[in-house]
Amino acid sequence: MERVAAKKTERCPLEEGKEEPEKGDASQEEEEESRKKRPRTEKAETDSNLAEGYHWQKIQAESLDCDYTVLFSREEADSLLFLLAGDLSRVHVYGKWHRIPRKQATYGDEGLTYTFAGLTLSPKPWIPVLEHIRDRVTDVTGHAFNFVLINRYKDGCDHIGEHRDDERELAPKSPIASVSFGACRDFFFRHRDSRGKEPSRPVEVVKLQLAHGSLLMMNHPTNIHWYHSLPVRKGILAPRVNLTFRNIVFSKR
Ligand SMILES: O=C(O)CCC(=O)C(=O)O
Ligand SMILES: [Mn+2]
Repeated sequence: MERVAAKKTERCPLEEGKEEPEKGDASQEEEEESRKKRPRTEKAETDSNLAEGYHWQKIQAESLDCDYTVLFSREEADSLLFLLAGDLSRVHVYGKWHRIPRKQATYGDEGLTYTFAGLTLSPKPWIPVLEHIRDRVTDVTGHAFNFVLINRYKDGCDHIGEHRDDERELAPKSPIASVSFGACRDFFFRHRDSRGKEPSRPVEVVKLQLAHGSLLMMNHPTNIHWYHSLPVRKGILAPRVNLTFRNIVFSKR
């Protein structure tokens, strides 16, 4: 696995992270099937469940631990983006009442609830395209997820401000899997000690770019110490859809 300490990338990695499929006659489906059947001992590193056959980049800084790869081929990512964009624009227009600079939707296991803007909400039931992406993430990381938050950014003006994914209902120490489709966008991590006008100490910002079809695993304890954001990029005209797969603890009600 390639290890990179917080570095600035000059251009979008797009599909650079995806290794060529193994040579042979196997179709993409056969390759996926055989990957599913491989025993865990064949995974990338002994201390990790990350699947082989992908170009994983380890992104590390003080208390920051992420793994990045391009998960879907260009063709598959294009068709998933098409399906996701269709579903979201037809069914979910939450922006009207939340006034956020993007559109959001949530899906998850039956019986789950989560709190947003002081409201207790239930996610929609899983749909096949989301199950497909979720299962691929589980397949390559060994982590299962029961909830997904989808953000749709219509262009580079849509953004998300600095925040941590620290909602109370998130299962402690569970990673968050962030899958992106569409426009490649900058993604920044800022350490909590270096925020604001008078930071208590300087810590270098970690800058990534999230490519079409990519997966970013945000592992514990990243979300405790680091805030993340997707800044405005006015030059970007293409849409982007991001899915963050999470684990929510069932609340006893
Ligand atoms: O769009 C992204 O890449 C990030 C989304 C995010 O941070 C969130 O939904 O909490
Ligand atoms: Mn977030």
